[in-house]
Amino acid sequence: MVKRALITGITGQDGAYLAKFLLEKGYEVFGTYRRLSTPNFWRLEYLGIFDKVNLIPVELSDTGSIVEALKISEPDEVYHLAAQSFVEASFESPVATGDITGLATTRILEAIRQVCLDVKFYNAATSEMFGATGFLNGGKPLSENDVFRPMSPYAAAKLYGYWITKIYREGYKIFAVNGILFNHESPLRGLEFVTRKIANEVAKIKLGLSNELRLGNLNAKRDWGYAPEYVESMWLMLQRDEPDDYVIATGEAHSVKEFAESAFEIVGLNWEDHVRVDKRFIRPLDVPHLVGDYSKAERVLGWKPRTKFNKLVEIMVREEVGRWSRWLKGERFPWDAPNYPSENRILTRALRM
Ligand code: NAP
Ligand code: F7E
Repeated sequence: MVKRALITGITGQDGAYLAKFLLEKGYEVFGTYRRLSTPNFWRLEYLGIFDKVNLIPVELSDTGSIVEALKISEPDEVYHLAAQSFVEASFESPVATGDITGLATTRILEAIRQVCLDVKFYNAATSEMFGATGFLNGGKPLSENDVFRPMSPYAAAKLYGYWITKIYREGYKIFAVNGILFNHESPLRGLEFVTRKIANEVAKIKLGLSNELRLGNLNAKRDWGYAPEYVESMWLMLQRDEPDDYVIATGEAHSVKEFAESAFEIVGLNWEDHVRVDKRFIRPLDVPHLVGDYSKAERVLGWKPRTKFNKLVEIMVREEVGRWSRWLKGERFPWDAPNYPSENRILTRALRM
């Protein structure tokens, strides 16, 4: 029988890659999206799967809306990826982040408890939950057993989501897992995140469209992996017989400065000629050092990273240079051309009446 998956946040980086991965595995894929005045389906379009997924408008602050999505899609697996995912913005809107990034996880679990207890549930937890621990332990790779010391409203909200997932797993025997994913990047990353911001600006500078790249904390170290490989780990976690939590990482830490240095080097430029520190991009608190120990995932899931730092920087910079070169020839960016799905791909409660 064809398996059915429901992905919350299908319009985001991971949602789009995961949808593609699951379609290739033969799944019927349903995705939730939020109603916007300008639709945001460019990533699905970019991956060539826009007409292959079923879309359900869902309001994450409304449990009834989530219940409807479960009834419409009747999933075997739910991947909960939707969130206000930008750490910097969580300092600007801590309450909204608490609601959408934290509390909405309970709304989904509660809807599952009421509608379909047998579903398998993946929760997108994060390395940000470790916060200060990555620094206080002297930079040792962090595993599932390390202490969480969140340093942002985003991380605190995700820690709540992590615990509520465990509580529903233990209390109601729901097959619920937490993927503790470290930073993962790609050409589909949002432009405000540092890797894509750097790659994008480096390409513009190389092509004479800009001259300066303004950044915040250059010393922060992160464990950066390649997003298409990370979504596979989500699926692997749900194929086990027992639910559990897993760290997914590359095991290497690099600084923002190293990322910038390496990105400029790829196009034959010196980063110091173009990078300026701008206090607008410095956070009230910033996690100094994060690196992950993925040995449990390797041992139990058979998962390990294939794309490491240098290759990742190259993939991202080359893609941006290609995009901006085509733009100079008059081609539009995919996100400049809002697309509307054909109506039979949008599912609403009216279908069940
Ligand atoms: P992303 O690109 O920012 O995508 C987030 C998704 O959530 C988008 O579909 C977005 O919809 C949706 N969303 C945001 N606010 C919403 C709201 N108020 N109501 C409904 N939907 C909303 O994030 P990602 O990189 O794919 O990450 C996926 C998940 O993994 C997130 O939960 C993130 O926090 C977590 N995570 C990410 C990383 C990473 O390095 N990428 C690491 C660990 C954990 P729109 O497209 O309409 O904005
Ligand atoms: O920042 C520093 C910044 O915004 C990385 C999310 O996917 O991964 C992501 O969170 C580092 C930080 O990602 C700029 O201060 C310097 O130290 O790319 P980022 P993040 O905060 O690590 C985790 C795992 C998630 O779960 C999140 O959802 O780079 N930095 N200068 C800058 N960061 C940004 N954005 N912009 C700058 O100009």
